[in-house]
Amino acid sequence: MNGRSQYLPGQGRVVALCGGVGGAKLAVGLQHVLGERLSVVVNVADDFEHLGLHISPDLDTVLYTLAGLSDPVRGWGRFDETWNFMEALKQIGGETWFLLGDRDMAMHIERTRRRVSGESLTIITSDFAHRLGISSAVLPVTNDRLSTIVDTTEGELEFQRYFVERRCEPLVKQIRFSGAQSARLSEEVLASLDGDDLRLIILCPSNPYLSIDPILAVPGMAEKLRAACVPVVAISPIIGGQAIKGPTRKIMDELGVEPSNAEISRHYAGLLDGLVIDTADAAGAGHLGVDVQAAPTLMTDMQSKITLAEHALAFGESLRVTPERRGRPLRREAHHDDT
Ligand code: FO1
Repeated sequence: MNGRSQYLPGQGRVVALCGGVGGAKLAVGLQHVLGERLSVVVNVADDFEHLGLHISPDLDTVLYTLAGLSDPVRGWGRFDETWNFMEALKQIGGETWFLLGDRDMAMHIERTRRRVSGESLTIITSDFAHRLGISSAVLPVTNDRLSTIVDTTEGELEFQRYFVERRCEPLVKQIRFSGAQSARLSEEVLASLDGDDLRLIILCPSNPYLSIDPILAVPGMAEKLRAACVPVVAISPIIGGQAIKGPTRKIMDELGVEPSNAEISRHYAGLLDGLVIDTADAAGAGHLGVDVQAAPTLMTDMQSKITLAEHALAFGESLRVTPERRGRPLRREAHHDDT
């Protein structure tokens, strides 16, 4: 779609908390409507060092998606990719379990070079976003080290080892966020949440356990949401009683929680004023403890991303901040540590 959306929300900024593929789809719809009035706060706990490079998978997925460069089938990486580097690496016996495309490599090499020379992830990401023609602000939640560690029946695994190398096969017992206690929200993230012009906070339909929880685990973030003077709205990743993206359903089963909107609402309890659920789940939703809006949440093309963004924004505009939100019991805190 060309040009701006027909939907004209009031002025002010919107902050969206986002993981990788699923969240980035909504972010692109939000960017279409809001342009530079959108700040996307991105999970960095999937980041890892690989082949000597600093890889930031969720940041890159968001950057490529917002720039219109992402691969529509994989959801990650670039659409115009070639794989000569991987083939050459395989030939000489290098590690090939994590695929790095030839064009994608530029991102990792340049990010690593700039980090080694002392620049923050925030500055580097902002510069990449600008150069890729992205109008919204793309903000790593923290410049500090934060790593998702998946405790499985086969022992503890770094996130990408669990997700990509082991294809999410080991059973999940617990998820923890190493470094969370000492990580600090970046100044830019704090400014985006403290600004007088902030109008709405959105939790994208990313995996709550793997993508949103690490953002919330950074000290101060959950408190910011609880104390926010603007509505906080989540888009549920559940569609038709299933978690649509990736391993969410499997992880929910293994953690002993049911894949339902009631569970999503409970998981985010104390943080939300509203929850957008899929129209397919509207009938049986029952009372979810927050205001609920049903909308088509399956994002298959640009129009469906824009439509969901418009629904979420209009819903957010219609909500009042509920004082009860702060009075509710705190959500079950994710286990995090400083190891
Ligand atoms: N996901 C895969 O399933 N296999 C890969 O080989 C892979 C490589 C990869 C390289 C760069 C990048 O930015 C993302 C990549 N991803 C890959 C996606 C990534 O592992 C996940 O999408 C996220 O970490 C989960 O949000």
